[in-house]
Amino acid sequence: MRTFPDSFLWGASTAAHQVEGGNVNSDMWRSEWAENSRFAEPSGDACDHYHRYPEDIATLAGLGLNAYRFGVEWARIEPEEGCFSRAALDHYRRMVGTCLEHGITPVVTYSHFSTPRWFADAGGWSNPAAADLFARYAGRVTEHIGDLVPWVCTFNEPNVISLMMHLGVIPAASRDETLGLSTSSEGQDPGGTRSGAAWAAPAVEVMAKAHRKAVDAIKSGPGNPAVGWTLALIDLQPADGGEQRCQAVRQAALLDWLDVSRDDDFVGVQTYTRERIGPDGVLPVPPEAPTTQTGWEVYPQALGHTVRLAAEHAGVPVLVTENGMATDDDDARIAYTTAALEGLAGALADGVDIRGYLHWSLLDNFEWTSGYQMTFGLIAVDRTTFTRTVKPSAHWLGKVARAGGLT
Ligand code: GCO
Repeated sequence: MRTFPDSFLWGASTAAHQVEGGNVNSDMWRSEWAENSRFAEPSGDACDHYHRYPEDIATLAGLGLNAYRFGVEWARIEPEEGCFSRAALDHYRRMVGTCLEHGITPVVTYSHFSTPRWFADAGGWSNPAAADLFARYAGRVTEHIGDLVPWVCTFNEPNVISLMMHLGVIPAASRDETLGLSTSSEGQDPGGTRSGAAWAAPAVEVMAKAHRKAVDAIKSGPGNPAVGWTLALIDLQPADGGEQRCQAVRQAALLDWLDVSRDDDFVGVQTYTRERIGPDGVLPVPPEAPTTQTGWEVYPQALGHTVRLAAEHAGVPVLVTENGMATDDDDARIAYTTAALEGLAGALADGVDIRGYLHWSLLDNFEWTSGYQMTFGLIAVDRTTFTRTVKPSAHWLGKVARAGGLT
């Protein structure tokens, strides 16, 4: 039975820094190589996706999927302030073209955590000029590829640091380490807790301003892409008298950010798990609960809950831009994704406007400070030869896509 709309986007996601390799001009690369770096290992060649994208996109298409979300890398496109690389822009235009040749809808993220070193050095998002700098970059990218791209995400998870701070898990928990927050770009700790000066706890006002300016720049360029941003939406659940605290966290870390999406064409929802909140903060995952390689509770029902929250609160169409689990048990990945899609089917049946499901991730890749040990991919990548091995979950998701729903 086709439970999902015929126009539904079925695909997978990646982020430039996590798959491309050789992103030497980024703040992340510098953090990875800093003395006392918290990164388990440097990103190095990553998946060499910068060169192997034709093979990867062909594989995605061959599976029966019809959409691919990937990032363009600011540090490559604008290696020095105001100096734009025609070669890098051409590269991404070829990537978009490869998608279209294969009948794949490209969903392009303009900023996914990594920024150019010069931007980080100038204060990152706390620089008063940040919004204009980002908008200028967004305008240049759009001039080059906007005519071919139907979906643009300005920022990936601008709320993630705010979320982790409100959950009280910065600086100690794994998620902030995932983003390298505990290591400054030079291996010291000037601003308190975070690295990549660029990610110094950007507030909603700062990021909303950068987003709006970028949206304007994109809208005044060629093409007519739908534009939005993607948010980290953990399913926050009150437990044991934590109602008030949960509501406060939800407001500051999710709803204030979803408010910004009200003026957008869509909101990107990224959900992996839930957190239960008691009166004193986040409760530990109960020892009997199954967890993923990242230590997150296996809780696929979260997605159905968060798409409803996003649609209700932002009032715009929802695109699931990330959902998945880090596991070496591919059957568990299929079971998780099945349950997540059941949640989406339920929301669709209730009239929630969901435009697509993009699994995280297409490839096993560089999971920030955790390095290459966390395997989120539908496709495995040999760390020495870069040989790709398509996992059963990839074939399974392609089959679901072709059938237009779970059969
Ligand atoms: C994020 C990012 C991805 C991660 C993924 C798994 O949510 O942090 O968008 O870069 O790799 O979420 O942690």
